[in-house]
Amino acid sequence: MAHFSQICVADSELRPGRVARVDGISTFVHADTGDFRAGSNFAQNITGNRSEIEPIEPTVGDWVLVRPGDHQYSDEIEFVVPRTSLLIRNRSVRGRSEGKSDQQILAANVNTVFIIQAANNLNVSRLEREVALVWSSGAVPVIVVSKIDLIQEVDPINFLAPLASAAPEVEIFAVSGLTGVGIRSLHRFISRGETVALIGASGVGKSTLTNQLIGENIMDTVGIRSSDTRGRHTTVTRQLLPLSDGGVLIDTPGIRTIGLVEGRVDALAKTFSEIVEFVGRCKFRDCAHEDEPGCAITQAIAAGQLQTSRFESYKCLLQELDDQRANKDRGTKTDNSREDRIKAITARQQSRLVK
Ligand SMILES: Nc1nc2c(ncn2[C@@H]2O[C@H](COP(=O)(O)OP(=O)(O)O)[C@@H](O)[C@H]2O)c(=O)[nH]1
Ligand SMILES: [Mg+2]
Ligand SMILES: [Zn+2]
Repeated sequence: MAHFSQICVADSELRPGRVARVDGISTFVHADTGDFRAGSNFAQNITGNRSEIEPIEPTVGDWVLVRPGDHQYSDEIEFVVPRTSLLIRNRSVRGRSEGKSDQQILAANVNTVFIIQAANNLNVSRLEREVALVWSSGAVPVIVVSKIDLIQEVDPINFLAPLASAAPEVEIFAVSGLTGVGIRSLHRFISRGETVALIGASGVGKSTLTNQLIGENIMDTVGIRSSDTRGRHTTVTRQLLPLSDGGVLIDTPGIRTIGLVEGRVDALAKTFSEIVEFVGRCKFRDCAHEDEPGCAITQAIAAGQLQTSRFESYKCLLQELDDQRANKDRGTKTDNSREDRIKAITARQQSRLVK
């Protein structure tokens, strides 16, 4: 952050803000003075070395420094503050995109991610992926089971048990966006200075929950406008919503596929914490955990200490990350667009110096 203040002091024209929304054409920046549109062609990361240019695509949640425009130029994001977390997914699973990156950045600088699943449509293997994705981003996952009003289950503990064993390190809440049940317990995650992102499939109730947390109808939800002449109106862009109690919410569009992207190294260890305990305890270092003698994993499964399905998921996600890494190594050709952007940023800096 020292570089951040250095830049601000040296160049008092720059204005701080936070990216609120990104669509194909524009980046919207939220600032004390209101939201405004800014260009992002010349955005670079704040690096320790000021002579080094690292082009970056600003994303929702990014803290930025904007150079105000004049009659000739529009407002332009010039610097992006290094991210504390980055929520990013692969559009395909198993990383089989022929070395081409097919990643979607969802949000930056998020503290907590609410992973939403509808009570009437729980999906454990999806949940494992969602949890791994969040641990990988550097944020903390919290599971929110929505639409709990649809369930007439006598024993809620029993009902949520499969989720609890699929996510041993993660807190679970059950809520209804319709009746408001359980919503209050979520407020502690969105206190002053905290940023919470919501992820989940389309239709799980993200926008409805967002409205409950805000206390007013800001996000359009499916259904409300269904008789409107404009027809169905659902969330098409990501949005950063500052809340009255000082926190910030980020609603994301529904995600169908959760492909993992390499992030924090301990993401799988946190997702499968009960398995990691046994890994490395096998007799053979290169144990494939199949029928080798002295395999700690097979022994744990036989002793009922470990679920076979959990170990299968773990292997599957581990393989996916390995494939990814292999793809990345293969795909390190020279990146032309990066070179072009560096040239553009340099040219702009020089033109500003002679102005
Ligand atoms: N019964 C019930 N329906 C809900 C709840 N939350 C959302 N819905 C309904 O589920 C549909 C999708 O909700 P929406 O918030 O748009 O989902 P999103 O796509 O995740 O943003 C709408 O018809 C909502 O009225 C809930 O807690 N209970
Ligand atoms: Mg929505
Ligand atoms: Zn083994």
